[in-house]
Amino acid sequence: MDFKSSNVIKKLEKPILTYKDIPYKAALVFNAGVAKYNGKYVMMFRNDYGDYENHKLEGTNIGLATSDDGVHWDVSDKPCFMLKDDEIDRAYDPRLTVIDGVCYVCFAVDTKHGLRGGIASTTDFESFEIQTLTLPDNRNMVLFPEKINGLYTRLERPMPVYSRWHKDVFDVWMSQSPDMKFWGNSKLVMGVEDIPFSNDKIGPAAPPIKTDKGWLTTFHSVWTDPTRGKNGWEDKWQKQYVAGIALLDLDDPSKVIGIYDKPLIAAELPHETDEGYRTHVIFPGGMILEDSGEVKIYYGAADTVECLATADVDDLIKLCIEK
Ligand code: BMA
Repeated sequence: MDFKSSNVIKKLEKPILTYKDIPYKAALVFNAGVAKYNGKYVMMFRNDYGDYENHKLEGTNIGLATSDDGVHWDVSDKPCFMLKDDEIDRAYDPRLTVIDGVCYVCFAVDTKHGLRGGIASTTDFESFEIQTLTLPDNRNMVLFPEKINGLYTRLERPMPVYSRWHKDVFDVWMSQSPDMKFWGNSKLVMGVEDIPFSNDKIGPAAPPIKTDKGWLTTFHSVWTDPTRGKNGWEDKWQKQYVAGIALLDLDDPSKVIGIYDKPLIAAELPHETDEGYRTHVIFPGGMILEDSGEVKIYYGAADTVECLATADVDDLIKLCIEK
């Protein structure tokens, strides 16, 4: 499909981070989480390391970068987070949310017995305390930046295959917790059928931001076209990922106020459509609302590089509520 970004979106012409910026072994540098913490922008990025030129991947770790302006990044000299043992293959796709001075990292975990969603906490980005791991299969968890009705709240994307025709028909859900460890109150937020530009699965993208009109939240949306062939390094890559935007009720985020009925960000630039591991993948993981009303949206492109787009918060809200 020929998807286009909304005209409220301004993309930086070049990626903000690639493997060339990393002072250790790196190949695909993408799907980062970003937060403001102690006066700096902090980014944790996924690094599928290996040999970029020869298209060989060896493993995954998560790197750390900091910035004064959210655009130019200093990368730390070693990765900051990695999970690997007899049971766990890797952790990836970090999303950051600061609540009461603690930075929480949501991440996906590939294990021998299924795909789990994890949440860890840190205050120094060196030591991380695992707070919870879901049952399989669940991923794309993002936390709201404050408790809602006294409970920590997350969006998430379970993957129910058996009951959904053995296909990727996956939706966005919400759960709540009194202590970040035990989660319940689970409710459906958005179904694939609510998204006209998805014929496959959807999932939460960046952690939501609070506005006076509601929680503004991005999601990723997948369109699968079995006629597509080679789109990147593999023989076949038939999925296109775009970002969408929705507004959720402040008191009960399982209630959708509005969803923009077209993609917010789609692949258009050469590093999004032509170069890299899996082209036509836009995967936001960080969103920051500045005092000026500018929203910075950080997204992985082509599962290869990390990019930045900006938009005005009022324009994003209008997309969700004006038909
Ligand atoms: C999803 C996740 C993401 C990735 C995307 C496109 O299922 O694995 O990490 O960016 O696929 O490959």
